[in-house]
Amino acid sequence: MEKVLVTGAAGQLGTELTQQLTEVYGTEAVIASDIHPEAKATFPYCRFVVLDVMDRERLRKCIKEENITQVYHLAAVLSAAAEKKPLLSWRVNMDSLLHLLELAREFKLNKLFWPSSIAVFGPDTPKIQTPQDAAKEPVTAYGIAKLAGERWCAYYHQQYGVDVRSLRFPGLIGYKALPGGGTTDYAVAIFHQALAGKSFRSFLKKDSRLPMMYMPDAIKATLALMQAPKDRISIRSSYNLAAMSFSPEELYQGILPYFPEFSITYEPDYRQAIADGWPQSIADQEARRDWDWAPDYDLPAMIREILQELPKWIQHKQSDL
Ligand code: AKB
Repeated sequence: MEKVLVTGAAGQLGTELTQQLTEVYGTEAVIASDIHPEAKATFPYCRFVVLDVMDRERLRKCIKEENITQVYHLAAVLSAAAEKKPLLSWRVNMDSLLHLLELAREFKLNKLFWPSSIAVFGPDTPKIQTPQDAAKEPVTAYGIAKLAGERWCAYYHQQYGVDVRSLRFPGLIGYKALPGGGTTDYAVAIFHQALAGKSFRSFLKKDSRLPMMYMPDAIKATLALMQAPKDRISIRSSYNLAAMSFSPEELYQGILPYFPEFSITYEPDYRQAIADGWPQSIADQEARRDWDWAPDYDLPAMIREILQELPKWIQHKQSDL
């Protein structure tokens, strides 16, 4: 019987992926974990443990005592926060992955999932339809850690047969948890401002086009990759993955018909330099070929669904308080 541990479960991806994992494996088979004890409230439907992914012995004890067979290692410091604390972000993003690769080897885990990012690509990488094997010279602390992490994943698979699988996520947009510390976070915050009837201040320029994905597609891709037969996985560093690309102006114009009074200002900050080093669109034929990847959402479909569902989610959260 599979026993699944999710680290960083209270983050944007973890909040929605953990729920889906309980639907696949059952509520008894999934343990959500996070460094923040108050995150327990997010997981009334499964077990929750407080877990610091930097604490190797605690991780080891949890994997051993709970007979964990799969780990979804989602705990991370994202790009913007990492630029503020580059060395801490390296330790969190890098040491935690090495801990789990070593524990996957020691306990012969069935599978390990680790999210990489478009941040592995740098300013010199071709920006349009960036291919899987394009040059990768990241200039951010986050990008450097993600690139190194990809190499370590490929190494542990090559050397020790660890079944580690990874996706290079574009900016992820969900409404069930607030993002934290990312450069693409504006694309979530803008919906909250529109619904609150407030103007939005974009920290990226109006034409900063970036690869993006709606959370249900990110969950779909993660489950499809992790459930694919081993012999279908040809990429053991991390798979390019795409759904849509847009700029702050395009997103704003997509929301405007729903809120004709909604206004936006553009005040780029340090995150603009991060975004300028990233691709505008991603080529993902390897994921489509190997495990039949195909996204379900484009920009209008995502906007429609978020504006329909986010008010209910906010109300639900307020009634919880
Ligand atoms: C970030 O903005 O840091 C993340 C990412 C694209 O990896 N959302």
